[in-house]
Amino acid sequence: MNKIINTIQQNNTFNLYMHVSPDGDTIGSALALHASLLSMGKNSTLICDDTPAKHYEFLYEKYSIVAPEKAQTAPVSIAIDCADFKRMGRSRLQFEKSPTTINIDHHFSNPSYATYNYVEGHASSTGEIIHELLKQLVITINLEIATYLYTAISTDTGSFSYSNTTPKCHLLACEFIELGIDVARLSSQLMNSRSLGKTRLLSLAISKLELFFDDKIGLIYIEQSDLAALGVRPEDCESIVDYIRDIDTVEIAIFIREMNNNKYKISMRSKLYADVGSIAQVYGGGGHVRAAGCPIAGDFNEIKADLISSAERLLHE
Ligand SMILES: [Mn+2]
Repeated sequence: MNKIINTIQQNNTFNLYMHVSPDGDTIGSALALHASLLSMGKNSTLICDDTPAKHYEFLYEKYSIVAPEKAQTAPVSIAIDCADFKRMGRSRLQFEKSPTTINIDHHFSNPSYATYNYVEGHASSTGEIIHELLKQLVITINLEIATYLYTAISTDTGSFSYSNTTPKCHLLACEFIELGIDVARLSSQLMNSRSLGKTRLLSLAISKLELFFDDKIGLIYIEQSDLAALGVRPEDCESIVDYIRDIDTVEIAIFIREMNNNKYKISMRSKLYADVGSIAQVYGGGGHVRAAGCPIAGDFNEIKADLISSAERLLHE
């Protein structure tokens, strides 16, 4: 932490990187650090492979997020909520050009790939770590920064409902609410806002649900042709896996999305006891005990059978 603080204090220009298919944690955390660096009179550029999903747009109206190819090389690059290089996508090439790199994250599986790494696996979210960093940089948390950090923490804890929710999450929420964030508006925009296309995708996804082992394992597979037929984007698949997990009999939820050339993106969730992170790690992916993911290449039917049998083993552990 001290080395990261010194690096921030001694430099003037920073590139901040979010992960591919950006979620509320990577976006909120990056925006909080971005706004803080600007308030310190420094230059900062927000970089991401993908445009965030529409319901996050209201958060970064005053800033722009650029593709890695359009960014200039900065003396310092900071990866935010990127569990590994794969999570950074094409941005990795730009990230690695910086002489000094920083990695701020909360995934236990993070291999500490940067010059300076601040990885706290016990933190609920990267937003919680950014809050600590800003405190140490003696940045005043204003309403704007509070809004970003609340977004990061509330989205990564499923509105303070997942097992990673700690007293600290609530204490921070308390601090942000005291600063005047609009909880009702934020919740409605972040959690309860869904486009018509995404709603139709959800309907299709649920019609494709398959259940295994006394309905304890649920699986949905979405093909590229499904997305094309509905005119929706890959990131619109973001929360489908949660609908599988929410079925009362399900312990393990598996969502498979076809990418291209026999490549598949797997997202997994568990409800109470199964460690889906252990499955993701076998395939070189990452995540947490209750939420994990990985890309897998190969024959679809083999991948599906492997995932189901790995998941079944977890049911008996
Ligand atoms: Mn996160």
